[in-house]
Amino acid sequence: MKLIIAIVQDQDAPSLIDDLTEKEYRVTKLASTGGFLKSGNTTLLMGVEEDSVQEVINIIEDNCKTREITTSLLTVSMPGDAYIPYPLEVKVGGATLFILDVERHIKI
Ligand code: 2BA
Repeated sequence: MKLIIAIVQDQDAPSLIDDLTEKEYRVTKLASTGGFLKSGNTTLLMGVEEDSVQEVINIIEDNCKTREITTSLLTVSMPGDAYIPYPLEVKVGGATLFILDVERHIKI
């Protein structure tokens, strides 16, 4: 068994979860926050058999879009100065996936 950890954008999560559960995959949804943008995203945990990993990746690809986001991060020019916001264009993926081997899977 493999554990797929998928970090996706909040907007893509509902349709992705619907498609996964329709195909009888089990999903756990966690509310998460990106370290760079400091805004919300969604982390999904999915325990799947090895031969289903590619199908899950395909479903994620079908549902998750890359978006360009304009954000205003804060900077400071000199110590003691006021904070000056500046616009920054960032491409937020699609999805970021980590695929791990599961040593044991127990259901009680
Ligand atoms: P954030 O950390 O909020 O990052 C949002 C987007 O900002 C990233 O999109 C990337 O385009 C950009 N970005 C992140 N760090 C940057 C930096 N140091 N300098 C310049 N630009 C930077 P994605 O790469 O698609 O990542 C989307 C979200 O996925 C991330 O949100 C984070 O929550 C997660 N993520 C991505 N890679 C990860 C990793 N290696 N480990 C853990 N979480 C990761």
